[in-house]
Amino acid sequence: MFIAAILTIAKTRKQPKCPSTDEWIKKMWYTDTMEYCSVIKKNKIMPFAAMWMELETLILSEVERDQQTVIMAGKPILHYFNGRGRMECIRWLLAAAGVEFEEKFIENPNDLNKLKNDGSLLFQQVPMVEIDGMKLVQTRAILNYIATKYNLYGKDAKERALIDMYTEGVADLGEMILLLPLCPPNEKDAKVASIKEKSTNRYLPAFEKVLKSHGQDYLVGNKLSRADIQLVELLYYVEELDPSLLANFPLLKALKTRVSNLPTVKKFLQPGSQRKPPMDAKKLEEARKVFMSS
Ligand SMILES: N[C@@H](CCC(=O)N[C@@H](CS)C(=O)NCC(=O)O)C(=O)O
Repeated sequence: MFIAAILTIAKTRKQPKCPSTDEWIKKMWYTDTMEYCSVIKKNKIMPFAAMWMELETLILSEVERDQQTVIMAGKPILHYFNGRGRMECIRWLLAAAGVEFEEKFIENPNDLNKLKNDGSLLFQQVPMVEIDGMKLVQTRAILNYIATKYNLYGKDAKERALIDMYTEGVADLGEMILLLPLCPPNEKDAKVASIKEKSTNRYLPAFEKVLKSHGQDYLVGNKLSRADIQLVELLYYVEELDPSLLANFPLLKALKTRVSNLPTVKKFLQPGSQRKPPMDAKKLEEARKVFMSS
């Protein structure tokens, strides 16, 4: 382009003193080239070029780091069958924390075996959650991580101890309700009666007492924690079992309403969310097929 411009200028100029257009062009070419070479020789260009290359490398590595961060910060992926089971409390906690998540459903023994064989499951069991570059298993460990990450695990060791105590109580009653569908039909009534009795006389009074003792809106530290979320999830299951069970626990009812009205929880409670319905016979058969024959 530059040479073409020189040629055009030189050809249109009719300068009598100029020996010839060709010579004049050669002279200009020589002068420019020498000037360019001397700049290179004087090391004026090389350091600049090197600096630019370094900058380019720096920009590229920043871009790569950002891409990596996007992968690391991607949505958690939940691996479980398409039912409540042990994953539902994890779904609840993520949803309440306002975290979007993806689900990869295990639909048959092959899907589970694939995860087992590729080393994704430390103890050959699900739930498994891919999060922040980890493949986490063990329900409680997963809940602990999410609660810590999203600031739902108290402000100090004492608050965490209380939260642990309450969530372990929730887990004890929750486990009884979780395993109820697996109960043989002839033992079912007795099991339901036992769960209702323990709910009414042991677990619900304990949580009502905690709320009454400090008169605050939430179980620990006057602030929403995983304990409130996990307890409210349990209260929904207790009510599914028998809607009258909460009747004598006004503070628990109020907590349930309060937590249910948090925008994130409200959204999760709406139809079409990733919340799973109660286990029916069909789901139970599906779970049996996946977990019992793998
Ligand atoms: N302690 C584990 C228990 C997990 C567990 O029992 N998972 C069952 C499904 S709910 C499973 O993967 N069963 C298949 C197997 O044990 O091979 C946890 O809480 O995550």
